[in-house]
Amino acid sequence: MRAAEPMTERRRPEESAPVVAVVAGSRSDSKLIDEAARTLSEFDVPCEKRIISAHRTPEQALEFARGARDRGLKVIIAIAGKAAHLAGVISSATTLPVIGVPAKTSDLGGLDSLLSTVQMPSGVPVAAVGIGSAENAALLAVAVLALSDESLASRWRDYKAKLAESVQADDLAVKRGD
Ligand code: RP5
Repeated sequence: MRAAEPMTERRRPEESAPVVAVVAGSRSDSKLIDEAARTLSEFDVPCEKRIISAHRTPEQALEFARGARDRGLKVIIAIAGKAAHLAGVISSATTLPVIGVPAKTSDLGGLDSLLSTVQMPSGVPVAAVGIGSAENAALLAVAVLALSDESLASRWRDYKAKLAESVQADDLAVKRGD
């Protein structure tokens, strides 16, 4: 679903410093990276896209997490599949909120990614969305950012109102027998 109509003075995401990082463990997660970035851009939320692996480039994962807040990032979306430890490793080294997206896998359907992402030890939280739900991860990031950005909050409310309207329209259509 498209975000609410743009404000008269649009922020240009590509020209602003990123406030959300969309990080994935592999190029094979590109579809989910693009989905998250597209949703953020519909709300004019500037983001950066990265490939960092908890297992193949562990030093970079920690370095990224440790520097994220000082670089102005506010929310991190971490996408990974299989033994999906990226969100947890990033959360271990930052105080920023981390949203994990478990990627669907060919062998276990993403259940492996889901459990690896969500079953964090106490004290190291990851807010996990559903398997492959990169759009929801971006919307959750919007909801977090909207807590301290009234114009974003207004667009987020508009989005939800339009979502409700579309369900009500479907309800009417079904009742009419369309
Ligand atoms: C994870 O393993 C990635 O996030 C990806 O979802 C999965 C498979 O990665 P590749 O072997 O395709 O690079 O690290």
